Amino acid sequence: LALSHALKLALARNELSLVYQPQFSFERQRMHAAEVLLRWQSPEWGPISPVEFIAMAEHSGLIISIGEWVMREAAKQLALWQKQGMHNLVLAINLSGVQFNQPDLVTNLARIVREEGVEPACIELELTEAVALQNPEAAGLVMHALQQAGFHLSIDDFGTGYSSMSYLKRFAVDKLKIDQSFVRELESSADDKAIVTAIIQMAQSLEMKSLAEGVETQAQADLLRELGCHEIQGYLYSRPLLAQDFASFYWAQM
Ligand code: G
Ligand code: G
Ligand code: MN
Ligand code: NA
Repeated sequence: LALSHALKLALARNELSLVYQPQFSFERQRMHAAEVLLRWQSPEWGPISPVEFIAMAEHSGLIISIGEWVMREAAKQLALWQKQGMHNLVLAINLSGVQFNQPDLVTNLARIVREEGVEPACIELELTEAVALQNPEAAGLVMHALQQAGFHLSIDDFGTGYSSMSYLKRFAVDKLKIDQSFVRELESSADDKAIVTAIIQMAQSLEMKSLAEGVETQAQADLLRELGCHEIQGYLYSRPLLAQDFASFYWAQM
């Protein structure tokens, strides 16, 4: 079976699943949210990275149904977790640029969370900086509509594009996610430290939160906290977890 054809069948064959990566809030000293990450285990091809199959799904248009499946599964899981007593948990969901440019995006997402019994305020939508910058005027309008519908928004992979302060100000964004490429050598590279410092300060002046991705060492975490970063995500705190393991992790850190 060719990879692209296998992907077409993946949804129906139940080969897609979600994992959840905890995000640690310095202020609350515990988990604040989790990023939802898609996994595909193909019987023919084995496990395939989302970097590979998301790009393929974007080309074929399949990303629309996959994206809606992710939102529904995540909302369903969150509703269940809330019933079990996990209050104040936010799930962050990645949006592809193709999804973002669909005219019915806002109504579709709002309908899905409503049908699953979850408040939009419990969902944060991650949009990459590249997508936001493709057409900042149009992107600003969609972000505003998503925010009006009650969703939280963050800019993913921040620092890899060239957002100017003036554009950022127009985006109805709650959080900047600092790309892990700047975190990796945070302690040894003066340039990376300068960039991370600038992003955190920019977020602060625009009344946004900042989250550093790919945090793997305690030294990185300590430095980020010193710099005023609000949240961290990475292997230091936790790898992405299966739903069941995520629930154990949640209750253990409470
Ligand atoms: O966890 P990981 O290595 O697998 O993720 C790789 C990339 O795939 C990340 O850039 C992430 O944003 C993207 N990704 C993971 N899950 C999803 C998803 O559900 N939708 C979209 N559009 N991208 C995702
Ligand atoms: O959506 P985004 O591009 O931010 O996806 C996050 C990606 O980073 C996922 O592929 C996830 O599995 C990966 N990741 C999460 N934590 C770490 C980490 O501490 N180190 C590294 N190298 N990758 C990480
Ligand atoms: Mn992301
Ligand atoms: Na990212």
